[in-house]
Amino acid sequence: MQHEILKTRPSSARQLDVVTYENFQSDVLHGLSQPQKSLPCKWFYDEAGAILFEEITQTPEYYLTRAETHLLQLLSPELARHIPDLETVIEPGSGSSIKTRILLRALPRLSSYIPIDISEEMLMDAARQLNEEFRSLTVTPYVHDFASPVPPMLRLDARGQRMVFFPGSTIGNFSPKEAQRLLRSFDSLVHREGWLLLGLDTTQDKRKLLAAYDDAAGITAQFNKNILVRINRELRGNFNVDQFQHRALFNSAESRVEIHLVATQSQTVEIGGHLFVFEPGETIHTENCYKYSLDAIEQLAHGSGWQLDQVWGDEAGIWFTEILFKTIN
Ligand code: AVI
Repeated sequence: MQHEILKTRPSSARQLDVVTYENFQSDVLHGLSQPQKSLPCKWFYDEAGAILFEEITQTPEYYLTRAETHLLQLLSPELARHIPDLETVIEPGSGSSIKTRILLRALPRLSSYIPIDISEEMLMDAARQLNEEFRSLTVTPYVHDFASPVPPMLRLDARGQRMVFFPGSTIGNFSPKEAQRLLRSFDSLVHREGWLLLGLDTTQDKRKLLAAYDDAAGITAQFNKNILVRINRELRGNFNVDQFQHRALFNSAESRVEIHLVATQSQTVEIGGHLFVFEPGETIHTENCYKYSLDAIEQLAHGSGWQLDQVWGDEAGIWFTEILFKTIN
């Protein structure tokens, strides 16, 4: 049954869970009721948010995407030699699968690619394009919020070598506890024996980090504020978005960049009949971007069933790191 699915060319994505209005509403009402108001960063990515994120990756300050692309180009021939029998690449949060193409080109023996994303439209567009570009590859897209439990459907039949690809330092948007849970769920995607290629921003230079998350053109600020625009539109909120400012700060005790929205004036916001009062200077904490050291991520992954196999850094070794893990047997 599973095998048949993998052989099918995608005419539509497999819908594993539907992100509903209720999920969004309950996350927003819960987050804004906390003493430190917060919103989960996964809600950044409506259509406008996804476009703004792509624009962030083009800003001169946001080095992550360029550094990782360069690194993947360097390491992928070596990866192909290192895992010659690799059959399947699984990518949670695949988006437009741009970086994946570098791997797909370098791994000619690969027969299957499984992109998983919450946004059906983006997922299907990417799957269609990949089918055109890589004729011998079976692309099986799944609509699924990869941070929620892995459905049985995705606990795939364990024949052939599989690798989970999780680039972009996205692991940094989860708390260490959540990251550990996520890495454990990736282990169940590859079954008994498999690989995980994890892209990690290992920069510790505070100035570079703050510039990357607060670019001069204000794209990150727009990206951050877009979550309020989305609440206004989708949950009948009435945020005065112009009375919030973007702030990025480095929390060195937690080794993370924090993104906030700061109220510049007092404001009472109504969201679907619920009232939230903001004092001037009060913030909504919208995102964390943890910057793990290699040791810290190795420890975290080890507790989730993965052992370190290879590490690739860029020339300076501080900007970005690509880490290959293997399942612990
Ligand atoms: C998607 N994620 C890895 C980005 C990051 O760098 O943490 C999201 C982002 N937030 C602001 N700029 C980029």
